[in-house]
Amino acid sequence: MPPQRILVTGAAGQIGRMLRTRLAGPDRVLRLLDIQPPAAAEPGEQVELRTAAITDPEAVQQACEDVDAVIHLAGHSRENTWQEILSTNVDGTHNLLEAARKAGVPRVILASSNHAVGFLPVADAGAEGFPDETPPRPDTYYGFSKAAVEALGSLYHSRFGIDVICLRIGACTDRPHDERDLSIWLSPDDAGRLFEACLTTPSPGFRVVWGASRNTRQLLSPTGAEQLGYHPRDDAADHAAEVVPNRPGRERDYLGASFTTLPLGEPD
Ligand code: 15L
Repeated sequence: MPPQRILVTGAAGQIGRMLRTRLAGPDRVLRLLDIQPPAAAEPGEQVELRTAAITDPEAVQQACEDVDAVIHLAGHSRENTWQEILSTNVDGTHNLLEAARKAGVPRVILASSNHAVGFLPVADAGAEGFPDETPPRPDTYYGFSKAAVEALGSLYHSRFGIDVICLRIGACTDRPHDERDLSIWLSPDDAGRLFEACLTTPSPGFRVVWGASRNTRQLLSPTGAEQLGYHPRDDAADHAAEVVPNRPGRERDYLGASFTTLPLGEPD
């Protein structure tokens, strides 16, 4: 059997670098694409390095050839101007999905964000946390773009049968930094487990699920991700002594926290 080939866009970014080692395997080649050149291959590492913008149709088409699945992380990860957000996040994702369709890629995993629903009041989360598939309540142009990315994923699933999983990622960092992170943290190792489950689960169809660890203080329901075979192991509560408090007001009242007060359309 030929090795499985996975295209990772935005591979030089924070989550891309976390996944590079965690998704590696003897029967797998990772094709790493980023606008910044990804770090050179380590000895024995099965990677193919590509440097290109996600908005470049030819480069992205070539990157999608002979690929079994795409993990799409490329795009602005914080607030930016309307034009930048539209071009990189929305047009960039459209470009990727078009290329995946033309190349016959059967599965695409799209990085969405809690900011697609950042104006959910924390008080409404309930004991189980916010359910998967909660309708969009974006907190920024960035959050809007993630809702748009999810909708594009739905369109490409319905029209062309591509399996599309949208991950509404909480806070994917080395460790939780503030109190809010205690209820939405996704540890690097759990990120590896989550993306691995997305790659291997049989016939997921179209899904929108949360991406979080097994946090004691959970705002995000684990149900949808668990149905994909994800078994998180880390708990932000283990780092509770290290986190700083959030300011009273919107930072505590809404899921999107400080994003709900950022000036709209100003690069953050
Ligand atoms: C995100 O979507 C951002 O990409 C990341 O920079 C963090 O701000 C994270 O959400 C968060 O909400 O903590």
